[in-house]
Amino acid sequence: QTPAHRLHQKIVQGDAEGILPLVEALLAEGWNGLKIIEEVISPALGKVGDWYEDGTYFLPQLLMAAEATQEAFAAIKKALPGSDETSRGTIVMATVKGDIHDIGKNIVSVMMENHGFRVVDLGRDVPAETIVEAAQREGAHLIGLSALMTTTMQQMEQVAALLKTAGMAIPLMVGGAVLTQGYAESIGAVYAPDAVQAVKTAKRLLG
Ligand code: B1M
Repeated sequence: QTPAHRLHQKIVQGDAEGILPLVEALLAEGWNGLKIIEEVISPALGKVGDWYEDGTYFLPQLLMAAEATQEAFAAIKKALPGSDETSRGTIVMATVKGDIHDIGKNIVSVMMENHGFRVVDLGRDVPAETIVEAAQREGAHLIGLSALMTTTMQQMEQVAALLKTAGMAIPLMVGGAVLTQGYAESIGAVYAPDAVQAVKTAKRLLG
């Protein structure tokens, strides 16, 4: 079994032990952090989500998989080159109110920092008002929102509406498993399906 297989298994089984050496082995084989996320971690979490949905897994297993993922992500983050450049602009990032899924948002935040953006990460379960206030205070050039549930995705509309009321013309980028291009367009936001596209979109929007 390759380290990639074993890492996949560990995430699916929610086994946080021994993750670090597997990530290190993959990095030594020439994988970069993003490839590990996109080709191993995300598919493993997708499987966990499917099993949760069909009743094979319950909440504790979902939690354990998330914890194993945090381990892997911490190891990946350590290995990322980092950037001294912070001149590309400021991005205020948040997972919307009612939603505590933050793995994807954290990945996007780290990628943005790596590409020279200053990221103000407000965390998860963040009310629309807090997001708009922070954007104003921080002089944000872009607001990035993540939502993983059909029930919380609607919060993005609230942010868009508040921005409009406040007369703030800051572009809004949205992402997360349940999001679609159509929904993003309907609230006047730009959709990014993954972290790579998120960086590309931010670069395009902030020139
Ligand atoms: Co929950 N969960 N969960 N969960 N969970 C989902 C989302 C679910 C789809 C599982 C399922 O049923 N199949 C389902 C939602 C169903 C729906 O609404 N359609 C669900 C549910 C129901 C729940 C609870 C309600 C369960 C319960 O309590 N009964 C509960 C919700 C609590 C709450 O939020 N109020 C819950 C809890 C949890 C845990 C805490 C156990 C844990 C989260 C831990 C954490 O995040 N700290 C968890 C997990 C791990 C998942 C799954 C398995 C994996 C999510 C994940 O991290 N994916 C998920 C199943 C699935 O998604 N298939 C599921 C990996 C991550 C890298 O992907 O976040 O999509 P993602 O991010 C990607 C892109 O989408 C994009 O880039 C990232 C990297 O490529 N992206 C952006 C994301 N944000 C972006 C922002 C951008 C641009 C791109 O611009 C700003």
